[in-house]
Amino acid sequence: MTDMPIDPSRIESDNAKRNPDLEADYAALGDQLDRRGISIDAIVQAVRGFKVAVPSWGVGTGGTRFARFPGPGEPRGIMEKLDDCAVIQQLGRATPSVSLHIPWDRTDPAALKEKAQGLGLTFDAMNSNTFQDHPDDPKQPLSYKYGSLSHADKAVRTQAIEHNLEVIEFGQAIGSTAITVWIGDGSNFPGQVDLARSFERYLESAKAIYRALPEDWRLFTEHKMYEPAFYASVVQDWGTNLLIAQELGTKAFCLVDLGHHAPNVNIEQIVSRLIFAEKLGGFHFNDSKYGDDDLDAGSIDPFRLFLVFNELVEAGDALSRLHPAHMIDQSHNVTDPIESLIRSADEIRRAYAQALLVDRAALRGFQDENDPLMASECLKRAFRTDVSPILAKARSMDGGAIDPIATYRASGYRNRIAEQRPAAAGSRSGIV
Ligand code: LRH
Ligand code: MN
Ligand code: MN
Repeated sequence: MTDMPIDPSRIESDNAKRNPDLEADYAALGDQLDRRGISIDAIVQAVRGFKVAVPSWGVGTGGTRFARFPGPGEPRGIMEKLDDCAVIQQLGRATPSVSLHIPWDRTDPAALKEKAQGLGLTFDAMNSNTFQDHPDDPKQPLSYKYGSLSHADKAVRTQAIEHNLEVIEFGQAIGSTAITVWIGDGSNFPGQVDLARSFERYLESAKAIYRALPEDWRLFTEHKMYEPAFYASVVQDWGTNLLIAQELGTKAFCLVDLGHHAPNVNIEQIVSRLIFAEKLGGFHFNDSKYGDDDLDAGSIDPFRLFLVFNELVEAGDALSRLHPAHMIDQSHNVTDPIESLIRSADEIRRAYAQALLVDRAALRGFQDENDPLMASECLKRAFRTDVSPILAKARSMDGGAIDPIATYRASGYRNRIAEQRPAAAGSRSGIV
């Protein structure tokens, strides 16, 4: 790796200070797990193998519909976004790949690839964007105000299909092997759109994209209950999403964004069903209180995140065949995006490590004996275990920081780039 944004000696010296405490905590947890018949080293190895992609759009400060309050040193384009992604990976060692959004990140693919290689990064799933108008894009002159892939006008549908084909071509040039399609299509009023015909038009368009997929690519469709369409979204839930993946074929899979469901929906059960149907394509991890809040993963309901991972671990071989994509999809309005993404990747790994601690034989026994209390306790015992030493050990073994946020703050990276990158203007809308 070359051109790394954080001086490696800073990570080394910070780790040297923290290592004695880590070793003591690690040994204590190791003893505890040993008594439970679990090898701590095996869990560390599994955690080290677990990676999650960061969203290029997540390193800029987000916003809401009401306002955006830019932070210092915001990346001005995709190359600077990659620098920030490299910081996250250098310190956390859980995020070696980046998921791009076109046209937000459109640039020369060869230059992009070279830049990423220099930073030790690769690219995960590509994202198309037909949920906004793109006045600067000569290839997309028609408006998506009334939809894209399901639009009543064939010319708009064709434009949206062609945009997706361009995204695939771009992705091929940078080594990606998947495209995620999320559309904002739908209606705000009963009667505005014919529910059946709009879905048929969507399917016809999605099939055109699917036909153009390269042999080794996968197509992920992402459902979302509402926003921007408040009455009826065309791809509103996992049922419709599964229907789509089944209609399209073997390279089509469903993507689950954790924030795209009604409050209280049992997302882990959706995950289980999609695994059963062999159609779980991947995740957009985030957390939410009310809707698509895009808050840091595990910041509101870490137990739910754990329960999702419990299903993934439970699925075993069935999951390895599906090898779902792990991506973060967050918007950071009040925190430093780099810190939020480091923390989120860590929380996702935490949920995974905790799920690995579940005593599955005991759980099965409690289930078969109809002992709900002990079955629930069995999960809680794993969830309550503080696996922080495992996460820190995994990071430090891979050259990352034992306390990545402390090391990031001490590095002065944000202040340094704030001097190089002029302050961005605030805006009314939160859209990137
Ligand atoms: C839609 C969504 C989708 C987009 C991203 C910016 O709410 O989750 O994944 O690509 O936000
Ligand atoms: Mn998403
Ligand atoms: Mn979303």
